[in-house]
Amino acid sequence: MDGQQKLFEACKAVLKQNDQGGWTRPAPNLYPHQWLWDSCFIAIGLRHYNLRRAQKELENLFRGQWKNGMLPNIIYGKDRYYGDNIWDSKRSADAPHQVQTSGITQPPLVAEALTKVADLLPKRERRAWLKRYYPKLLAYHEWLYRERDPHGEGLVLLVHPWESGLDNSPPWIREIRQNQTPFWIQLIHLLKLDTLVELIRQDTRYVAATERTSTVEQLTLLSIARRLRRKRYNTKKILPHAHVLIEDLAFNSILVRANQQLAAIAQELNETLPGWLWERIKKAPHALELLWSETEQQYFSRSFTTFELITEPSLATFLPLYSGTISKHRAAHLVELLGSRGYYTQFPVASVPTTSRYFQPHRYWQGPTWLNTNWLISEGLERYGFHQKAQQLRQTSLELVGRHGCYEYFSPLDGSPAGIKPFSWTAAVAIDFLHQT
Ligand code: 9WN
Repeated sequence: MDGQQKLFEACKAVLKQNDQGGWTRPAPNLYPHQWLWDSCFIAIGLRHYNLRRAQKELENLFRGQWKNGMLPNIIYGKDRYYGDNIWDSKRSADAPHQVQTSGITQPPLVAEALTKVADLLPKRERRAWLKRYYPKLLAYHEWLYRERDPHGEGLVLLVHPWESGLDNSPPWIREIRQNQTPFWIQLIHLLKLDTLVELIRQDTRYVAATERTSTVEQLTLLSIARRLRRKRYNTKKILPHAHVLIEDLAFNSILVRANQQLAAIAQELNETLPGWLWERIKKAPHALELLWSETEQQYFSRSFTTFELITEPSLATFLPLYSGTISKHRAAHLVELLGSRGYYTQFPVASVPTTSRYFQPHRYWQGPTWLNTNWLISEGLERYGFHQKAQQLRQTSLELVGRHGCYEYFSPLDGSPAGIKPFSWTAAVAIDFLHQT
């Protein structure tokens, strides 16, 4: 067996180990449930060797869809998980009855996963597949723009850092530190009781505390979730009382691409998108440009409350490449920035540039290299014709997995592994990369 084949088999074994019978947990212990964008990456990997199972993964994802169209970021399985009881989704009349879910969403990658699976199906099955999921996908995009774009400008807002999928990335940390940390949590920090509280944290039983979100931030995330629960996840009730609302750059870049995929599916099926939604979809690429800073020459997330850009750099700045709607000139500029040493470390792409005050090589979304974001960037690079650069990124990513196995993330400085293992999307993305080399 050659090296590539060996790696493929090892990655397949990870997905098998994490298979819960039709859906895949991200990892044992730490993440025992089904997560939204994880399952999308997982289906993208699975389709290469088990198309039926990839279809099942997505089918199971829609078990969690709410009556109002929302796709939740977590569908609970039977195992225990830290913070399990925070959501109590039944408090909303929109939540499904058959399963327990969270009350928030995650990056809208599901159009991408449905499309990539459809591309491998025979003609007839493809049509049936798209027909089956089009109404559900449409309901999700309608929910996003109806509930989360109250000004009708083509940018959706997020109400919790977990919705971004990049939980503790600098724009979110800065905003929650400035506006959201409740007094009792500040007190814990002031009295240096963090280490004591850490003892009751369950995630740190499996991964070193230095590789996870800090205790103060973790408590804040739980307290925001509780506030959302009190409002029964009703956006209209949440908005007037929320302290941190962000038009997240990564999320909106992914949504712009997802909108194109939704529109392509509609066209293939001879369906017409609702007029109001089509208007938003047309606005979205222009709205993304509102997130560009002329002074800093990069994209940022924006506060929904103040309309100000949150000028803390992170890898999200490259995701407009993935949206595919920015100008060639802008794309070339981003590629130049990507090549800078802050991001293009020995094992790129650093989730936060090494020059940032937030940078920590092993701490979650504050520096490490992740395979899923490398996937999004490499797709974007391909779209703009930077094939060699995309190939290089896939190679360095595969090198990390080949050397250390399917860890959750890796130090961008020396490639040392961090987080939980075996982690499903690392395996799935590696499989997709292997099929592109
Ligand atoms: C909360 C499952 C998820 C990923 C997210 C990642 C992390 C959860 C956590 O794990 O989030 O949703 O416990 O911190 O940030 O992107 O989907 O792998």
